[in-house]
Amino acid sequence: MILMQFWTFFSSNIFQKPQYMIGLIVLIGYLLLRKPWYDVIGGTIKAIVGYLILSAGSGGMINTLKPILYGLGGRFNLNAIIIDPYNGQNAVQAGADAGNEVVGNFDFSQAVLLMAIAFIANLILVRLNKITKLRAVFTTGNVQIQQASTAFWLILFAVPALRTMNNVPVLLIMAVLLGLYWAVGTNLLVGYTQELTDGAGFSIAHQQMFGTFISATLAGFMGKADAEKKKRNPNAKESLFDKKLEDIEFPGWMQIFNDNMVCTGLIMLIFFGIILAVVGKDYLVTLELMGEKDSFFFYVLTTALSFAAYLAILQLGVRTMVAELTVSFKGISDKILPAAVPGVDCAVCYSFGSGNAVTLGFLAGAIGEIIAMVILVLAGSPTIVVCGFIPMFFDNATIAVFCNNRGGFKAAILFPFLSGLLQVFGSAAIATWVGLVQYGGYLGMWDWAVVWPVFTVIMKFLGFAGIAIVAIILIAIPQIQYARDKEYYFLEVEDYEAYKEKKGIA
Ligand code: ASC
Repeated sequence: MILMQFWTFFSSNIFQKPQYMIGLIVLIGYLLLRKPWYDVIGGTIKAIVGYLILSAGSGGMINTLKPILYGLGGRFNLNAIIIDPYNGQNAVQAGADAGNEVVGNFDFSQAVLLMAIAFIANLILVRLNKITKLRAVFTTGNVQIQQASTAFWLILFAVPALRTMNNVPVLLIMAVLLGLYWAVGTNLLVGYTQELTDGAGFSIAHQQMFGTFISATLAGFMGKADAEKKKRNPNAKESLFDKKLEDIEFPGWMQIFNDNMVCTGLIMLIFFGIILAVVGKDYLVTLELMGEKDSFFFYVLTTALSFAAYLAILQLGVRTMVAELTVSFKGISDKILPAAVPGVDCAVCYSFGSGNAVTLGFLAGAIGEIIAMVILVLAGSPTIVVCGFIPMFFDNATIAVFCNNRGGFKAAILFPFLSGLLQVFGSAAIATWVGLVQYGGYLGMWDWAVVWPVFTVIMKFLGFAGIAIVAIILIAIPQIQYARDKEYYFLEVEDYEAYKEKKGIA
């Protein structure tokens, strides 16, 4: 009983709140490093405050821009589902409340329980990394709970036999799949994140880990091809699109784009200018987003420039938090989880590499999404998808940051653009198939629009064998990564400077 109360308290106040989860990790890390008490407290507070600043930035963006994108669907009277992780979670709950046969008597506490068991699975998998080759722990609680809810639905949809089974084995089976997905996904991005951050000692734990890995790997081929072209013909002028964004020197007046804040502000002014003009002042007034007497121009200006402001806030939060996390996690990886790094929110990478990649990725992804939405409408699709702000921004900006780092400007716009198409088409297909459409939303982020639908197909057609196959695929991925670089695979997280030296990386 007391245990239950403690669990409820811990889970709702810490486990699902990444600021406190990160705070707890930093606290344990510093204690294990035997830092003086004032450093422990100072570092923990800084990490929590850093995370809260980050959330103020991302929350500010989400709250300002979400209603505008919703308005786009309403303006055209589209009977659409909105893809957004919070909507996806609500849709599962709504389905359960409506007594949908897929989830039967699901309630939210089961998703929390699933999240907890899957998290423990993730920890065990990493603790056993001599065997599993997994080097990262997923700590982003706000997305874990969304994913647990959606996984619940997808797995029960795919394997109806589970619906009549006892709760415990069902939760365990689901937890193994989800825990593997978390561990394997974050582990996939360890190398690219170390490369991007020059060994900051974290990885990305979010909703587009496979998407980012696949895109950044393909971008790497493009980068390599460019480098070879240059080697063959050193005097040829390098195309603007082959360069990394941070290496582009703009001529004359365009130098203003070198400043990330200015670049973001200007691009968003055009982007939101167009979107808001399409939605139209009258509709914005009906939505109570602006008053009858307000100036439309200044409304657009404020929206666009707020975006730039929130991005700057977010980046400040990241820097504050990462500094503490990187140092303190040494304590954990020395004592409890050898050769491991924490997986953190995707927004953390926005302070590394090129700031302009964030903005351009968002833009390219949005164009992909809008094209895909229009295609659905024109093709008379029974399910129309409106892309919410979170998939539009956080997936595409993340993909862009990594792709820019490996393949330059053109990769930083190509892959987010493709991501936009995949998010909309993939979500439309899976949400229709599994019956979440009738509850108005789907998670919609890259991995949940592409990777989990593939898992769902495998499980639907092969039943329990399908579950085993998905697990085996996931288990095999880190083994392949390890086999490709046996000697330095763990050094990459243990000592990045030594790793670079061995690998001859500048
Ligand atoms: C998500 C989600 C959020 C944001 C945030 C980005 O998927 O649920 O609140 O992205 O994690 O920083």
